[in-house]
Amino acid sequence: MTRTPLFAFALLTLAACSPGGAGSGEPATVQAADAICRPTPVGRQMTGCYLTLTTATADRLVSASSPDANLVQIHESRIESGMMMMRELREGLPLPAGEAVALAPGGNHLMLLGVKEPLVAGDTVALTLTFETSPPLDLTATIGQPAVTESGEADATAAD
Ligand SMILES: [Cu+2]
Repeated sequence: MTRTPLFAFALLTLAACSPGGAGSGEPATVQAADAICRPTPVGRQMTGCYLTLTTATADRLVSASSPDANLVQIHESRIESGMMMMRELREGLPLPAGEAVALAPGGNHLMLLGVKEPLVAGDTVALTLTFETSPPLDLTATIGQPAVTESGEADATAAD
């Protein structure tokens, strides 16, 4: 019995001394805010996620993943011939130093493909963002409707 406190103390000491390589000790250099994913439309396994990224030093969002989706792509939206089209940003998304980069309805977004379970308002979804230089960033997005931007067409483009 007398060994128990010592053993616990040793574990704590180990944890405190572990190098920051796993990312736990050092603050991430990319900050994410307001992460939200739309509910999946009935019968569909894809949806869009939005958030704001800020980084102190220039970086690039290169990929994203989620345990709740088979694939997460970085998409841009653009209007072509009056139609809202989206395509994958294969080079990723540049993040200028000190600038808030918004992924928002009608613009850039994360696309969840092959969503495993329907996403309902109030749920959460785990995302991992991978950057060119910063350590990977784990975050939790809530499921809900993102704030409508100035274009006001967010709700008309269900698939963005
Ligand atoms: Cu998309």
